[in-house]
Amino acid sequence: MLLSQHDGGERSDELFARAVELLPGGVNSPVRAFRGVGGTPRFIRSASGATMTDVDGRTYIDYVGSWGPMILGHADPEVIAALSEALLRGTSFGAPNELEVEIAEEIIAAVPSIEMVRMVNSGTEATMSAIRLARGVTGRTKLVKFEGCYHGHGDSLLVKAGSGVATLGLPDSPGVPAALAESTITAPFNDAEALERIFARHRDIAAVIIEPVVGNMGCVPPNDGYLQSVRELSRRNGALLIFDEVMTGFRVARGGAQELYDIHPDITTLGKIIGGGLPVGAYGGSKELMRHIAPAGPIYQAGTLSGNPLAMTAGLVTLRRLRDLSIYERLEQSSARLCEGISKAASAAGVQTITNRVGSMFTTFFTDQRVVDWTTANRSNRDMYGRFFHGMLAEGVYLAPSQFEAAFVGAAHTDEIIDRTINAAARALSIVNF
Ligand code: HOZ
Repeated sequence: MLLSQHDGGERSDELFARAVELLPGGVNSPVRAFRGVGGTPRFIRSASGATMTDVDGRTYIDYVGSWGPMILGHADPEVIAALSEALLRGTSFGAPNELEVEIAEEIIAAVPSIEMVRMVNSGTEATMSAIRLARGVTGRTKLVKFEGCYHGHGDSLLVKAGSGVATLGLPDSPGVPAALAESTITAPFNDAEALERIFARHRDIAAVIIEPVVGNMGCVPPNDGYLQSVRELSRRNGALLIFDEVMTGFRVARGGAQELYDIHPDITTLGKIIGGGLPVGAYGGSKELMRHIAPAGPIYQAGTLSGNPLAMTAGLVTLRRLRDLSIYERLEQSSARLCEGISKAASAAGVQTITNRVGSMFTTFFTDQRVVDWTTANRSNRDMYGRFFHGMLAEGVYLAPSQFEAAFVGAAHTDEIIDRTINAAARALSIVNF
């Protein structure tokens, strides 16, 4: 039986009523408040493998995966065992530890363009630090970012951003100094000529920052040759190229999108999977570039909890497991089957959808046109997405509560779980038009 859109469950409803008096919007990060789809957010009590269970005892197949990190599934036994041991050795040292060296070796071995890396605590911190490095090294101020790409909530990057900014319709956040916003130039994704025109007009661009596969306006892949053009234009114009691989790193391939598309950026930002579900971020590049960071060089960036032993432990176990490349092959197969199943179910229900997918990242857009950039993503029918989302939730499937986010398939999504999801989608899609 379908639940009413506003039925969050007795305990979730009660907690949300308390939370809105205590936390802005009742949450600690905007998208999870369900404003993009309506209704009450589910409060999650526990998660295991491919599922999460809410405080009312309802279990959902989870395709949010904590917004990307949980590629091995929730509460992976090996990660939990390593964390349990690490906990007993202490939770934070504020001094170097062996695990930082080991995770740096792991990242450098996997990500083609990284020779040296700095660990931080979130993806936002990674991108903020990366643009400081780019500005410090080039002596230039301006940045280019792409409409609908989201790189965390740093001042310079909250301009025409995706994710919650797009979901809530807040393209220009109050509190961002105009001078900073003005030094960020935006371009449409997948349009190399637009970027060329920007470089022709502005000589002082420090960096171009891009999600090489966008996840934050929903999943939008780069067109053939597009990343190559972005690489060449940046190099030719003396700007550094930053690949924001917070989502795509160790996700679309072990070496991230840069391995998949064979493009080497100057700086890469990472997060999510490299923390195995604990708070983490990182940025890296060539040794020459990274030696500008303090204390090797003058560009300052620091963090009390950076290299935290718990985050390093969970990350290290996860990254070592991902040395087994057959995981990526299985993810490709299960994700392809899932997306084909959803597309067929949509056709059978007479609902126009376009499902974009790269590896285990995907989004079903409610539109009949190819989704290649923010303009086309924004044409999708968000009311229909909301009905689909709630239909799936009632069927026990938890998708991102916004059209402008990616879904993530993990190693714990078995064939049986994928089949159940496709059947749920068929039922949910049959009511989307009403
Ligand atoms: N920025 C995240 C999605 N791209 C959302 C994080 C959250 O709300 O938990």
